[in-house]
Amino acid sequence: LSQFIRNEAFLDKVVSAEEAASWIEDGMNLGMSGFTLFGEPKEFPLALSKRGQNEKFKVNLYTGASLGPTADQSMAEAEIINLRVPYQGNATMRGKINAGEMYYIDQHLSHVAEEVRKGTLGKIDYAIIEAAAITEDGYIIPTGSVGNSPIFVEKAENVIIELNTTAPSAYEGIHDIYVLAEQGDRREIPLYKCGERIGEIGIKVDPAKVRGIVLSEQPDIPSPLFEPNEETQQIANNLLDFFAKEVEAGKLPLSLAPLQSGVGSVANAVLNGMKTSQFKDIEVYSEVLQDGVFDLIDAGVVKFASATAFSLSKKRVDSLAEDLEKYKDKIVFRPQEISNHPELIRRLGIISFNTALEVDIYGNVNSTHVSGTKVMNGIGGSGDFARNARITIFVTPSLAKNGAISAIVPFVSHIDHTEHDVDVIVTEQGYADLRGLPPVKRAEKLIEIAHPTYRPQLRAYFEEAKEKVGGQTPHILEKAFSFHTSLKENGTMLFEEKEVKN
Ligand code: 0RQ
Repeated sequence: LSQFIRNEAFLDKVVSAEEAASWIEDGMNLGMSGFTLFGEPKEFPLALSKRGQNEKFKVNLYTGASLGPTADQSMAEAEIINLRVPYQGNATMRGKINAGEMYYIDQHLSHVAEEVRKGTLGKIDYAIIEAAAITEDGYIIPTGSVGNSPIFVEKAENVIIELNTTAPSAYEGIHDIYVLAEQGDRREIPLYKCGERIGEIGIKVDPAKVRGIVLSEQPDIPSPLFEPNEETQQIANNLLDFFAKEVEAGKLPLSLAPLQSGVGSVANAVLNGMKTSQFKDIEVYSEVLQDGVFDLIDAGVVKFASATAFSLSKKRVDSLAEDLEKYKDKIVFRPQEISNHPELIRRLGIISFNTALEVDIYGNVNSTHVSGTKVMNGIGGSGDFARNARITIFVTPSLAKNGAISAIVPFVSHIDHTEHDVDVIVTEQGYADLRGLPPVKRAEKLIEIAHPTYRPQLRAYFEEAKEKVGGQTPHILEKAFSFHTSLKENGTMLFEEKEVKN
């Protein structure tokens, strides 16, 4: 054990997960490590959920981002969560939130640490942090994510460390932990290039605050592997075409600009497409690193990647120990407050691309709420990047649910990214470059990348709005949600029955 706990002050703190779980009281605020299923504690939340099956209590759960089956899912099933902040992606938890059985605040990922610092989310009673090691000088070495762990540890009254003895030792040295000073004492963040290091290799913790160390041998949790299909490949090709045109016009070099990519199938298809593209020496400044980034490093296309977490498929999870050794000098993990910081996104001139659920004819984007009501996952970091990036791109298939839903609608039913933040929309039909265009010209471009089946309906709405209402951004308010009401009443956004051909 002394190989993992290298400071004597921590050695006598090992307890069972059940004992650590017994310390949690009804109404407590827990700050847990973890982001896109990486770096989350596993034994502790399972033990807490088990306790919840026989006892009635609820906690507020704050994290980096989405947790997996051992935390979000088991805690949602045990119904021990009152409030969840700031991002989730678990089907069971989503069901409970939308059924009104638990609360959820969908918060910009870069804002969470500041809210904790300001006390808006209440005091952190316990920080529960997965670690690969505790160093001689008392630093917690995180595992595959940093997320909000530094601020949770700093502000928590008590800390529980879940030491994962199966975590690759090569995690040590990959993190760069830089914590902001309080507002008022703050200066610029001294990071000027993606690959620079400005912080420490771990999270400093006062041993007196560490109430217990739980041991775990549970491996990292993989995400599904997103193989490109015809549609996602076409979206990726259109996006790469946009990049190529920017290069041709002399607006971007072949190394583009530091890239942020969302998670999921389209993002992976784009990364895949880059392998054989003309682009080279690309830097990644993102929040999540998916499988595709490793492949691009191998292909010599990506030269450095900075993020706050991994999100990897089973294949990459299995080879992670080797890969970490191999890519150690090309990867860095920072707190999400730094990976997603507006100051750095603006300074570095990031190109950002994330996925939308729906987009309206003027460029407002809904990434989170189906029909304006039911939350899907959350805004995640997409808003941090969208507002501040050099080029803000949203991608989406033009249809969902076998053609019953058009992703381009007259008015989005929920707004995450306003028309002021959005530069380019890409579907499998093409891309709409909205930069420098007033609303009525944006609508022309956006209707062109809607699915052909829905273009006549969108055009009819737009023409009628221009003619009957006019204004700078023409809308007929009584009909602005006509696509959504048709979906609710008839099960399809199509006003007249016709075959939807893909
Ligand atoms: O549902 O699986 O039941 O068929 O939404 O859609 O096309 O599989 O795409 O997995 O990439 O998810 C926006 C949810 C897209 C995600 C969203 C249905 C569709 C399908 C999923 P089924 P796809 P993806 C980085 C940055 C916000 C956070 C973000 C997301 C399901 O990308 O959560 O960008 N983004 N973070 O059928 C009803 C519509 C729909 C629809 C699609 N208009 N109405 N359902 N679907 N469009 C990550 C972090 O920050 C951590």
